[in-house]
Amino acid sequence: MIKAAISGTGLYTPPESISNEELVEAFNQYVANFNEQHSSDISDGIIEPLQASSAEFIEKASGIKNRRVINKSGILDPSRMKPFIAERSNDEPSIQCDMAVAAAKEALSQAGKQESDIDAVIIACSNMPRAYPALSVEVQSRLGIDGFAYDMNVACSSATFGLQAAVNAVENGTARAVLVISPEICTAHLNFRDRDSHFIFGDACTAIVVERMEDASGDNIYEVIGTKLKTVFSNNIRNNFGFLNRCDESGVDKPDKLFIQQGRKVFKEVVPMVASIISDHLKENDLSPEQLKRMWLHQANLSMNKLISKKVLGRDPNTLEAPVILDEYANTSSAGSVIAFHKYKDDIEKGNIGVICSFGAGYSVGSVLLRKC
Ligand code: CO8
Repeated sequence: MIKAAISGTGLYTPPESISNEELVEAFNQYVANFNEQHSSDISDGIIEPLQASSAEFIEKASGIKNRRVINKSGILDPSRMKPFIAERSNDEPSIQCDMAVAAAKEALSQAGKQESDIDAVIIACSNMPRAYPALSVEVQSRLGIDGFAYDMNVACSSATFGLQAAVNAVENGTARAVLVISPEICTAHLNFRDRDSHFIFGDACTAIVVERMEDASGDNIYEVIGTKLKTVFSNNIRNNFGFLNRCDESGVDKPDKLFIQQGRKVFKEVVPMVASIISDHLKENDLSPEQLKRMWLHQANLSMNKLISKKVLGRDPNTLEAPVILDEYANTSSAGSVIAFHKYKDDIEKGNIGVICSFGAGYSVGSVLLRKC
């Protein structure tokens, strides 16, 4: 029987970053401008004044201190408040393709593999640049990979769902090796004028090489013990952007065409769901919580991750058991748990067990149990 392993990971980090203080300064300038422009409606009680944001609130409520972004100036311009990302011609690689190729090259080099060793590319992320042709086929072509490619979107859980697809392909023999790539430009679908969520997201891209255990070489090989996925429908994280928008002009550019969430509800409903999926996944593989040495969790909220780890382990985790990258990157959707894995995997001992676990819109949860070889 063929067993699959993760043998390499890569990370593309955008060069620009925005601190909470910088973000809040721009947001509060927008609020001051809005309230001044609408001062008579506000004093007549026709509209409510907008409220200021605060860097202290953001760090306390989420654990986020900073975010890496594709474009800083557009986001911080109070009259624009969205990244400036110029359209590219059809003859140029798309920006997500550039991110994907950079992350993929690092993953290939870590795995000691050439493009010719890969049979499939899965682009697994929350937002694709266009309807077609698939971004994955563009990336496949740019990397010079012979085989097949497809895109999939399960919001923040895209990478773990993509990992299950890659593991299945390797174990059933339809591919020798698969690249799972998550190029996330979350800032392009974030409403930077919304006080409740303007601080949540950042941009990044991760890549993972999944191949047959017998073909994997090097010091950082992780046998995939198993994968477990779960979805339960919820409107608490929603974005109505889509191809039908233009068929009803009344909805175009409304806030629901960007990311919207009921953060408190998400927190309360998702924490128990994630903890029970990881616990069940361990049990199904005859593993105890004591054997779990690392949890590379989705990076949305620090308190959420502490609670999930505590429920799974039966005690408070230490910082190494559930590493945090949220402070530097913010929520990078599907890339988050993989960034944590990429940065905090090399130091665990041979034989140790860890879990990559993502959770987010859908709701969707993905658990990938690994053993360091
Ligand atoms: N500054 C100051 N005060 C604020 C701010 C702010 N920016 N925002 C809210 N407040 C105030 C509120 O008005 C409220 O005041 P009051 O108590 O007087 O009513 C108070 O602070 C508390 O507000 P909340 O209840 O909203 O605050 P929380 O403590 O719940 O924290 C969080 C908000 C951080 C959003 C938290 O709820 C959270 O992290 N929840 C979990 C979210 C989560 O995991 N989401 C996953 C989504 S990611 C995903 O699935 C990917 C989707 C695809 C990505 C697409 C890219 C965009």
